[in-house]
Amino acid sequence: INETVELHLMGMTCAACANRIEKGLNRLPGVSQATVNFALETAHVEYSPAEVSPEDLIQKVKQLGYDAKIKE
Ligand code: 9UX
Repeated sequence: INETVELHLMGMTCAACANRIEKGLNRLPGVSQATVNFALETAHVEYSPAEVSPEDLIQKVKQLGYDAKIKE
């Protein structure tokens, strides 16, 4: 069963940043669909909680040089 999470992304400067993050998240095992909205600074991610956690998603974003937190 998949879950979804919204992340607030920080540090994106141009639209290509959004594509980098989207591709990076989509490559993570357990992520079935990641969509980044540059203008809204958000990522919408569908994932399998047995394979990957929201913290893992945030770590990936940080690895790519940006920052993220879970949107409340
Ligand atoms: Mo645009 Mo973002 O030239 O890492 S891709 S600033």
